[in-house]
Amino acid sequence: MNLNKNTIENLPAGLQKPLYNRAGLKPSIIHIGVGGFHRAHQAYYLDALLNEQLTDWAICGMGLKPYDEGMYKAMKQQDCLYTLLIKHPEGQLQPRVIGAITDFVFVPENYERALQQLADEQTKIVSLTITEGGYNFNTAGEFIIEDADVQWDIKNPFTPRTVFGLLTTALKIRRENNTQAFTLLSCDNIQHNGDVLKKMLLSYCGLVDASLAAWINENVCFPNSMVDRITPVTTPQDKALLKEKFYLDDACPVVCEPFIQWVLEDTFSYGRPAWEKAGVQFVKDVTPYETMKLRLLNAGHSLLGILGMLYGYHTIDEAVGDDDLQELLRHFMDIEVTPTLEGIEGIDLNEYKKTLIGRFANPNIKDQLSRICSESSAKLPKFLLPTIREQLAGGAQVSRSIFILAAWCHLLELYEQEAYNYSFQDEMLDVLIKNARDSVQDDVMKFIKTEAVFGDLPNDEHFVEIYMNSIERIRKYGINNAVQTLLAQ
Ligand code: CS2
Repeated sequence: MNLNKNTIENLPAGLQKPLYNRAGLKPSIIHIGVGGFHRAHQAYYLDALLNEQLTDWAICGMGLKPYDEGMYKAMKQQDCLYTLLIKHPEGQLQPRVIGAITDFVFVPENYERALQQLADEQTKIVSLTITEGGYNFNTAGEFIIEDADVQWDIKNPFTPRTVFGLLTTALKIRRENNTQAFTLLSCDNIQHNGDVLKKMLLSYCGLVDASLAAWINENVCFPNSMVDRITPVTTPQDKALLKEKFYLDDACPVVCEPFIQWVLEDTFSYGRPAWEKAGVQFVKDVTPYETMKLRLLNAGHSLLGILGMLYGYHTIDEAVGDDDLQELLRHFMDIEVTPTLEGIEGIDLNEYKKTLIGRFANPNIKDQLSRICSESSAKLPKFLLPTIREQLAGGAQVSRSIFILAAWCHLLELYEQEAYNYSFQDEMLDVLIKNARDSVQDDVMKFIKTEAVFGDLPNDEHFVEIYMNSIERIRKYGINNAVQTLLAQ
């Protein structure tokens, strides 16, 4: 059976379906960057509210980048319905058809419609998952004006390639029409994601229309948020499973873990759904939640991803199942990250870390190390480098954190060499591989001097000493021995 609005009534038993009439909903949220995560997280929360008749808002998906076309087509062909497969560690499978996304616009196909929809009074929130690299800032936290797409947008405001150009034109139309501003809600893994989005949008807008920038500053709210749910890349096996067990042909199902969390600040320009009724937590200041999640979960993922690949593993559960890697992860979290975290009322950090290891160990999620290692050049500056900087400044322990960087260099050195059967994407892959390889032959610091990633870290003598020591040990004795030496410290 195909999945679409006509077949939804007759779905096989065992598949939970939307309990609401999708035709009557208002697409008051536009989400830019509809990937697996958005569909497992924000759309899930809205679906939960809709099932309880607690809202009449729906989501209109929006794809801006050429690579969004595949998702757009798959979703459109099934009237934006898809199955969420929640996989429990003990094997229990909870399949649920989500109906909260009711429309999808692919911007490069119809700029006019995209701008119209964004400018429409009905649009009250524009949320984003555009990845860590999508915010276009350098190591000093400043907007990168020279970016080719940014330059394109400055000259072509009605056929934009970046969210900054798209949102600026949309907000300009809203201001001209006297339409209230929407909220801009970032859902990416970046510390102070709302503040960062605001700074980058205002930087862009300041280049093209200073008075509009002032209007945005006055009228648009940018709540900060912490989002969490592990969502691996969907595999052909996941689609086959739906077919076998439920006779359902779904072109774009999503897999995720049972755990879900969303903590956000309650500052909205034009209303919001009562998300708290679905378990979302509203707080005054999201900073300690973000810091905890980014530095423990996301950096923990990177540790397991990078080292796990060097160990020959393919998934996070395999990597965390390795005794040495799990012990290293614990040392990293307890000795180097925890001292940088503030206490949060109601959260027991030890419990949180224990839960994390349990989540990583879920054998049914099969979260790919290639997913985790992809775009590390954009991730590590947000997940790991803040811990390194703070621990260095306080003269505290930092050798495990720096070891991850040395292991990353080693991983890039060996990339695509026969004995190593891994690959991942990274916008900076070519430069990183070159610098990693040059650092074997020539200047050992060459990799770590990749300024766009590490900024001024190589100016810190203590950092350099630990880094050199780590990379030398890895190259000389191999990754397993180097890890063991580190564990014995
Ligand atoms: C991962 C995240 O991208 C990554 O490297 O750490 O996607 C992680 O799975 C999510 O943030 C979990 O909420």
